[in-house]
Amino acid sequence: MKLKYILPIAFIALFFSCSTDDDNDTSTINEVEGLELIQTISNGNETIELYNEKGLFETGYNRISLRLKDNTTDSYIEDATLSWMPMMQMPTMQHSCPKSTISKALGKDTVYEGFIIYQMTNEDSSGWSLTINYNIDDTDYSVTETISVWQYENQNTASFIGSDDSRYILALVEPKDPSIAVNEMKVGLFKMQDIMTFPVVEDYTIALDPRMPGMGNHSSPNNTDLTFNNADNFYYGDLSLTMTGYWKLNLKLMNANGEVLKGEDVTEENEASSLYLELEF
Ligand SMILES: [Cu+2]
Repeated sequence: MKLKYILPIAFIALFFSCSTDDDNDTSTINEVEGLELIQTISNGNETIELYNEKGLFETGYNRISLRLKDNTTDSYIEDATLSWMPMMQMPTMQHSCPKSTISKALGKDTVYEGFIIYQMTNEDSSGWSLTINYNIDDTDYSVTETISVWQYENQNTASFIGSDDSRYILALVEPKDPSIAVNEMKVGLFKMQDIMTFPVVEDYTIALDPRMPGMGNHSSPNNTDLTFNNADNFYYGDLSLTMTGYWKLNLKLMNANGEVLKGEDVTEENEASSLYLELEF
């Protein structure tokens, strides 16, 4: 056997002999690489770590990663079940917001993930708390902590009452990094059933008409309306952006019968829909 074959084999053997020793030591692999810590919440023997890409909660769609640490052993708990309940305390009422379940992150040992859509916040980021319920070895735990939710600079979420008298929440998920191209647009649509319950709205249609108000309100070619995808419960369509700058994504929400629940066509006389999201890049 030539040396050039033996060397790689020697390295592979060395690698595997090392890695087997570290099999249970997940601290050697950083499973939250690329994420920023938002906050830690302590509860007796456990500490919950909350992460996302920016390291803070903002109004709109927040994808969140969680880890649960055993403070005694200083290791992460890999087989817990978790759920959460965000609540906003307002002067005259309190309410929750749309959220996902929490599940184990694909291919990770210590990370759980889900999303929360904060539809509003106070100017100083106050108003919200987050309750996290978790179960370890058939024992239930719960902790509630105050969180800060900052106002995102553009309208990335809309809360409104439809012509059917239902209250809806719409949130922009994609594009996160828009480019001059036909971008995939992904939106979440939820109904406010009561102050605690926000089910996904299925099989509606969201008509899309993006405009640049700063440039004669011009549109762009090859946009498509958003339709429901029952594989992941989000709405998808094509968003064509022909230049950088501020775009108003004018929308019109139609139910399964094609009845318009919110929004108007953009015309010479009507420069914007009352239902819209914003984008700037
Ligand atoms: Cu509120």
